[in-house]
Parts: sequence; C-alpha cells; structure tokens
Amino acid sequence: MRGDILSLLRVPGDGYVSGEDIAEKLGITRTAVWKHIQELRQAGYKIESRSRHGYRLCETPDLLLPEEIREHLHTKVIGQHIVYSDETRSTNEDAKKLAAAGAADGTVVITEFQGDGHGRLSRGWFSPKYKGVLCSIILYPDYVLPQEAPKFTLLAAVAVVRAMRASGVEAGIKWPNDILFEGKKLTGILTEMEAAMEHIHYIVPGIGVNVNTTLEELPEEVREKATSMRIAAGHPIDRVTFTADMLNALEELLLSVKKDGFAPVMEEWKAYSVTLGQDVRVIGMNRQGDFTGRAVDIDESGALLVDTEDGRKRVLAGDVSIRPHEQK
Ligand code: BT5
Repeated sequence: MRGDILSLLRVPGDGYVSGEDIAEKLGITRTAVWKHIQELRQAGYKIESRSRHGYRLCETPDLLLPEEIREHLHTKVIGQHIVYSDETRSTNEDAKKLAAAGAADGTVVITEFQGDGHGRLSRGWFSPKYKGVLCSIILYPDYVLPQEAPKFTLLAAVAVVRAMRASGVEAGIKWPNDILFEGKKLTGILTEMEAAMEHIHYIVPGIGVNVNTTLEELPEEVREKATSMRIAAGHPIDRVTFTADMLNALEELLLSVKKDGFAPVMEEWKAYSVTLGQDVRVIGMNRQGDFTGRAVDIDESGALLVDTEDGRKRVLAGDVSIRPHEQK
C-alpha cells in the first residue's frame, strides 16, 4: 500500500495529490491514507500537506526501502518479496533462516547495517550504516546439482559487474568472489547453501558492496585494499537504482542458466575477469598448500585452472593474489 501511495504521489505538475483522490484510487478511507502518509514520514519521506491541495512528495530518503527498489525492478521472481531492516546481524543468516522456513523463491533480505557481517572462514565484512548495499537472495534452483553451487558466486559477480558498469564503474572480477576496481576491493560475495547429495534445498548468495563508503569509515586493516563505487566514479551513487540494476541482472542471468546452462554466464565472467592470464599466488583452502603459477582458465565447474611448474592445478576454493610483475 505504501508503494501504491508513493506511485500516486510521483506526479507531474505542481505535485499535489488530494487525499480524496488517493483514497478513491486505492479503495481506502481518507483516514487510512493519512495514517500511511504518517508512516512514510516516519520512514524518512518529506511529504507536505496543504489544505485544499492535498499531499506533495518533496524528498525521498537515501534508504534501500523495498517500495523504492521495486519502482525500478523488471523482475518476475527476484525481489518480489523484500525483507528490509535498518539493522541486523547478517543478511545471510537471516536469509538462511527464512529459506529453511520456506520463504518465497527470489526473496531479497537487505539491510542498512550488519552487526556481524561475514565473509568466508568467519572473516568479517564491514560496512558503515546507510553507505553500502548488504543483501542476500534466497534461491531454490532445482535445475542444478549441489556440485554446481560455486557457479552461483560467479553468476552473482557477473550481475554485480553489469550493475556497476551501468553506473559508470568499470569493475572487474577476481576469482572467485571479489569485485575489484584498479586492484582494490569493491564487493565481496559469500554463497551459502543447504543441500543433500543430489538436491539443493536452498542457495543464498550474499553480496556486500561498498557504494558510497569512504575509506575513513572502514576499519584500518581493510582500508588499504578497499575502495568504493563513489571513489571509483568520483561522485555519489544512487544506491536504490544500483540495487535494482543488480537484481534485474541477477534474474536475467538465472533465466539464461535455466534456458542455456551456465556456459554463457561463464563466458561473460571470463570477459570481466582480472585473474585470467595473470601470474598468481594461490592460498589454498583444500590442504593443497600454497603455490604460484599462471591462471589460465576456469573449467565448466567454475574451478580456477593454474599452470604451475608441476603442471596444471585445479583450484576449487581458496584465495588468489595477483602477483605484481616485479615480484616474479
Ligand atoms: C567476502 O569474503 O568478501 C564475502 C563478503 C560477503 C559479505 C556479504 S554482506 C551481505 C551478506 N551477509 C553476510 O554476513 N555476508 C554477506 P572473503 O573473501 O572471505 O573476504 C573477507 C575479507 O574482506 C575480510 O577479511 C577483509 O579483509 C575484507 N573486507 C571486509 N570488509 C571489507 C570492505 N567493506 N571492503 C573491502 N574489503 C573488506
């Protein structure tokens, strides 16, 4: 209902819409309209009211409110249900609980601040309030096998890069889950799932993006390796449009996987990759130990292929650092 009222308030002309008009169009009483307007004001919207003119929307808050995001969505599944909070511990944790309780496919959990945002291996993800995008998407992809789950990280990365490029930020992807701009991290992705041997119950890609973040707002230990869209573009970025672009791209990519498999998504991933063709150091997570070599490709399962002195190695999980040429 709040979204419907906002749509009606976004009118050309002097901007005034009478309470009576709104009530009539939405089939509610004028008192109910007034109550919704009060709620919108509490959420941060500046709405003027003038006798005999009605209501006028003067200012929209810089918040990731579901009704704002939905205004820019062209999706049928992703983001049809959005769970928004001012603050939570971790959107991935919330999404996993909601998925276990049967939340709708494509539900998006989004927040302004996480008290316990995390990356892989319980590393932290830090984001100052109202500056980033912190979201997790609930998916039930019954058309893929559990072993294909890592490809959802690659798919989410492609969606993020498409949305960033639409905002003018020429980002690239470092295998497996970092989005970089000029070697600095803009985004981290953590994909988690619940699965049996042959069936994915749910999969939750969690995405943390530095949008309007300044470096001073980040903990000292990450400042050196981090950047934000605002820093890269040289101006503030509209978080709502960016979020909607990302969710629109995600749905397009998921539809393409359903239709043609992962191959086209992987090709696009390769086009955005800053890892392939580079000399890298791999810090393994599979008791493979650390090693160096040249990253040459990803295989059909999303694993990174690295040519080393001992032959080609297949890396399924781990951290990769790109080696500066002078250190070879
Ligand atoms: C990641 O892990 O990069 C995945 C981060 C996923 C965060 C999202 S936010 C929404 C959802 N809810 C969650 O709780 N998580 C997801 P990893 O590759 O392990 O990298 C973690 C490392 O990134 C940390 O150890 C820091 O060094 C660095 N880091 C933390 N915050 C950062 C930031 N804002 N910008 C750049 N680097 C950061």
